Amino acid sequence: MTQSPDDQMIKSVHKLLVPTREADFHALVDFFDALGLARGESWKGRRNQGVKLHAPDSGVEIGLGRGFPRADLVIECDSADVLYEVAQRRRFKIVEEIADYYWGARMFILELPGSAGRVAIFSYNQDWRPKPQLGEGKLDASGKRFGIAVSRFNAFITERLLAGALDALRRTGARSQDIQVVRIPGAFEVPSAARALANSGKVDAVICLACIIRGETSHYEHLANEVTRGIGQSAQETGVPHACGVLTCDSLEQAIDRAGLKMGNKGLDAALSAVEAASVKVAGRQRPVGRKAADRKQRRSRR
Ligand code: INI
Repeated sequence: MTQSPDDQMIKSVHKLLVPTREADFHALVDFFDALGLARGESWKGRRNQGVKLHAPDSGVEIGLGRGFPRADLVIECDSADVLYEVAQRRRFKIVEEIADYYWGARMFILELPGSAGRVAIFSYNQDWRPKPQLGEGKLDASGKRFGIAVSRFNAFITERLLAGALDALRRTGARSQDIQVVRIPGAFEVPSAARALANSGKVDAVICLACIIRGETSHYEHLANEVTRGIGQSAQETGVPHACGVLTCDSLEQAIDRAGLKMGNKGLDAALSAVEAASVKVAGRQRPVGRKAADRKQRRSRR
């Protein structure tokens, strides 16, 4: 996290271009639009007007030595050749032709409208940035074991969530004997039941199902926050994926919509997330911390 000296989070870094003629202002906006920058806020007042155009990754680059592009602004894109064609078609003033560079990139340089400086546009021939080592999960539950913690409170809804979850598990290939359903009184008990399932060492993922309705409790926010936090904490501390199918609704009608009516079935969605998460292979993924191992860890940290 980058902090400025007075401890404020930096929000953005912008290159400011202030041409003197209105025609140049519009030409610059058109120019960056044509390159595909996203439009941000814009304003028009009595004294001035402005438009912000955003790129996903912006900042300040500080270099030392030789070989840097001679430009006031540097834009990295997916393909410099594509933007070179755009620049030619739009008759932008190209001051350095597109060429290969020894640092593994293709680059050309443009003159901005209104003498606002030079822009270097480049793309790397290969993406050299480290790629995440995460595999992608599959929607295949065969050979996987699942634990489901489902609350009896609002059973009219939660039983429908359970039916949706079981349907998803069976349709993605899970066997009935590999699905363990645990019923608990209410949403508040879901995190501890989920943790017990995860710590059993007998499941590859846990599915949490409950329904909290705002109108029915004065402590709706506390309950909803506590349940969500508890499920997340169990997932992190056990290393076993948990899918959260806990409905937090304003009314019974909203809950019904999410339990198989207008908004699909959130139990089914949670089960699909669990199937996918159970099959993700991550290099060096933590093994589940069983109760004994967790206790040992805690004793060690107290010493
Ligand atoms: N449990 C729910 O699952 N949903 C609710 O909406 C709810 N309300 O309204 O209070 C609810 N309460 C029970 C709670 O989850 C516990 O079971 C109870 O407090 C005992 O610990």
